[in-house]
Amino acid sequence: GFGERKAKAERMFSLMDGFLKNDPFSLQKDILHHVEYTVARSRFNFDDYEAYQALSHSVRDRLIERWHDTHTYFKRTKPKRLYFLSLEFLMGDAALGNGGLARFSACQMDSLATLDYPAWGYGLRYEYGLFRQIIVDGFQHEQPDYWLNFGNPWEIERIHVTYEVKFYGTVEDVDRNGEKHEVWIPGETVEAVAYDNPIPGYGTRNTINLRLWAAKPSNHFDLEAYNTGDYINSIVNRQRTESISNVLYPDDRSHQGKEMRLKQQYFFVSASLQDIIRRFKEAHNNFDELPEKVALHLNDTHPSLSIAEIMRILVDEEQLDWNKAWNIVCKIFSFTTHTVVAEGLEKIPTDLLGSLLPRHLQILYKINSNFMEELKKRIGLDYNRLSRMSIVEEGAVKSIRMANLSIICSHTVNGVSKLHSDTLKMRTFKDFYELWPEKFQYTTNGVTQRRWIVVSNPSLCALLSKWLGTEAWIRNADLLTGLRDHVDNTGFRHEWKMVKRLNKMRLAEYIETMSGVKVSLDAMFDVQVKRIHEYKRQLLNIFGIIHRYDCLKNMDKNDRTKVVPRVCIIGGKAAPGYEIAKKIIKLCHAVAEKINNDADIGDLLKLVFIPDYNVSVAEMVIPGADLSQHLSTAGHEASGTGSMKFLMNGCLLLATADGSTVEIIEEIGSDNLFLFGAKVQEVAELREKGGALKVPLQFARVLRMVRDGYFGDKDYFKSLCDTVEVGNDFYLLGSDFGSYLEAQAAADKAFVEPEKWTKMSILSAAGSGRFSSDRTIREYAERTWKIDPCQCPF
Ligand code: AZC
Repeated sequence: GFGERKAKAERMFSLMDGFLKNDPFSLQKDILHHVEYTVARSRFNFDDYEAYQALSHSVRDRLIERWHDTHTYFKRTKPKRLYFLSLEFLMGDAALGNGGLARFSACQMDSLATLDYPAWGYGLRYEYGLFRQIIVDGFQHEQPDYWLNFGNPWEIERIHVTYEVKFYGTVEDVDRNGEKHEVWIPGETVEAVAYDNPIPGYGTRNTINLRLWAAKPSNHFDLEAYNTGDYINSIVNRQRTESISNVLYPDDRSHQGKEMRLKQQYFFVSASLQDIIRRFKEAHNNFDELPEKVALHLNDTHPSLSIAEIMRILVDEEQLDWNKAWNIVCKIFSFTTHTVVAEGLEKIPTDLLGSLLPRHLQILYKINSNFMEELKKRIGLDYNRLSRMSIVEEGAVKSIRMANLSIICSHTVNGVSKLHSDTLKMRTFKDFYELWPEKFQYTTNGVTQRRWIVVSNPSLCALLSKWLGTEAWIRNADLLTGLRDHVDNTGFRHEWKMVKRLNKMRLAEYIETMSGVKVSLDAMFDVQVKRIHEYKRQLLNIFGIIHRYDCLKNMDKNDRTKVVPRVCIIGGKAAPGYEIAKKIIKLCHAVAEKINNDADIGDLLKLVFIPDYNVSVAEMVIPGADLSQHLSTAGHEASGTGSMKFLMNGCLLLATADGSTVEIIEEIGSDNLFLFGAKVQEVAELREKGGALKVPLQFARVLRMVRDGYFGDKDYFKSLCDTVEVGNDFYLLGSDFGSYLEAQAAADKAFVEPEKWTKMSILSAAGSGRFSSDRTIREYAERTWKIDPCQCPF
């Protein structure tokens, strides 16, 4: 009867009344539950690590609920989706990326989730993330980061979401309704397994997905090998296929055309596109609607084989006419480039590509010959220009230019700052800009205030909410401008200073445990942390420190009392094969050794190299910095995002007018930072001067000291010194040195007036709102991807 059915339904509902509760008691209960049933320890006896595991699983359960709800809602409402394709994500504990590009991807995921965009990230689940840097005797050594050793509660293994990825083989002609078609007969099959990493938004239930692929040997057995009795070897071969997703390449800017790297790229592209197309086909029965429903974003050129792969799928598998497929494909891709110099752009030797992916190479040639025909119609027979714009580079090593491919096929080409995009238009991609000016845009980078203030600087977070009278800035960083209203309030400034001091204390303790160096909290904490590169000019910083030391040594004891004490902090990894960068690290240690052991100098100057700079270290270092340095030669840093994190944390910047710094100046005013160095328009001319370039005496003196072995290892440092010798000084350290020292002097002068300094610090943070990745993502969503927020209502 009715009563019975009603009772049954009620029981059903109460069984399904899912949402886990978030009150402390429910959470505690869940943690104990996981201690016993997931970690399998007794709830009366477990250690801290097991407690962490149980806590993670309790949080994970909640994330999974939200993840499901969000995806059910997306599935039902069918919004246009963004797929963010990136080979690198630097999340934190998972260091699946190198530097700026990878951390920026992670910040963007946080903003996509928080702003309720229907987006997914796709990447690779490297078993070895970025190497761990250890320092032995001042030299960098690399150690593997096997981050999965203790399990990873934050991922969900989807053993049923797998795709076959194929390599090698041949292309053969087949007959399709009387027409000849080329199809790929692959030679090797690998399986891609999905690992999902829920990305929760802040202040919303929306939880999006970062799907990472891992390689597994395929279940297709090579019967031949088994029959010929080579059982052991065929097992060993199977295991080799697993190595595809094993290790992240640690070079952040140079590409060596290695087969394994290309395999990784294709493995990633093939699995992601199969997944995306499968999802699309579940809701559509032809491809006409693809551009209205799918946006594919190429994060740098690393995933740009997607273009050839999607053409192959549409033409060879879905049997679409080539032109029809091409028209669709040209409407779905957007591309962001993170580099400045043409030499930094990826090229793949055609020999390599042809053997690994023979059909794709054919497709690329066809795309190129069509493009060349079109181009001839537009620009005539300007062969130099045609060859510059070609996807195929002829020459000693014939290769595919991934950037040209990406530009040709994308509807939008993005630079990462205004200055960067001007460089792209005027230099790097000038030919393309002249052809398609409307394709070129810029979207200035940003960082997420959720990680870079809320998580890493809880005391500042509390202070901001108190004085802004709201926590809304956590989702709307523009509200930070409200700090300007309080800048003249002494009570506020006092609290601001206390927060900085607290963070300096935390950092000082860390420095002492890491390096044994005791530092004074009254000193100015001066930080440069980022990958080590010649263009980022860590060497300029070290030379400045040597100069400071030299001045102190030659100074009257009385004058020393007027000197602002400094703790100089440098950190960053060098690519394992980058000799000069490794020498910079060694020089830093050699100089530190000398200075830190000079009792005569005491607290007036200290130099510390923080080993293994990574996201967790950054969370500690950035809030504790007074001053942060961004020294790239103008025109070389595409954007820079470290500066934005420092800005949010009220650190003053000492910087060149490069990348996004130009826009930072617009927000905070040039009075609130220390600017120095040649402007981007001056750089070319300075370089031309070569040997005739004027270099200050102080620079020559410092260089001499290093050359003469003042810090030891004279022979070892010789080649490093050669890179900045007059006539050879590509990054213009010598010609910028004078203005660098002036900027440093200005910083010292400001620091002795704590009220002035504090005001500058407050105004820095107050102007940082524009550099939230929320703004970045909103611009991309509206202008480039054309996607709308889609908030799950439950
Ligand atoms: C970096 C750029 O050097 C940096 O200026 C920018 O802020 C960042 O990308 C994000 O756009 N580039 C890389 O990290 N590049 C690679 C290949 O790692």
